[in-house]
Amino acid sequence: MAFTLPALPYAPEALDPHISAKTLSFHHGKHHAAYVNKLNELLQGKPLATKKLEDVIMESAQERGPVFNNAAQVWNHSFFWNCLSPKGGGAPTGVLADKIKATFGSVDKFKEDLKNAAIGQFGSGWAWLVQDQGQLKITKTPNAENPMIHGQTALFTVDVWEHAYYLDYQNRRPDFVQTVLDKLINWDFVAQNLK
Ligand code: MN3
Repeated sequence: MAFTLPALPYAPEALDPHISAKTLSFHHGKHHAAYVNKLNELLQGKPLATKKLEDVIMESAQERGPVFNNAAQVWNHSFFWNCLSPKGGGAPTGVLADKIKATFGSVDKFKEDLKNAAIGQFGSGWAWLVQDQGQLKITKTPNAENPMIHGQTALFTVDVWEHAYYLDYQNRRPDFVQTVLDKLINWDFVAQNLK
């Protein structure tokens, strides 16, 4: 069965003014859709086409070719949409809040470190909060790469490819990331991802 583009978990205008409907319509409807279509095209008639997306990613990770790039980008974007919410922002609660404070010192320091990772990713890629052997960590990855191929569990991500922010923020990646962390981060989803 072919892979399909999941619907956005909110209306395209729901994140406005922080992320515009125009950005979301291109990012989800064109970029994310293109990764899905390309993946289906690449896997047509191949044994990998019948596997779960995560298995396709893991089995193509070593080669890092077009199958990996498109499969990982499909997964990364589906994950990213869920990391955002029109009711996002604010502060984490419960176990997640305790772990963030224990690891980074404070929620503000977590945001600062995540933002620095996002700014420090040269060119296209992603910044992540992950769980690695039970420990929270901030990482960044180039292009399509993601935490699962490093044996880590993704808790949160922000897309720092230019297509994620250029229409709304032009070259101001730091402002985009700060806005995501202050206004859009879906802490409930992040907490659900804890192992
Ligand atoms: Mn993207």
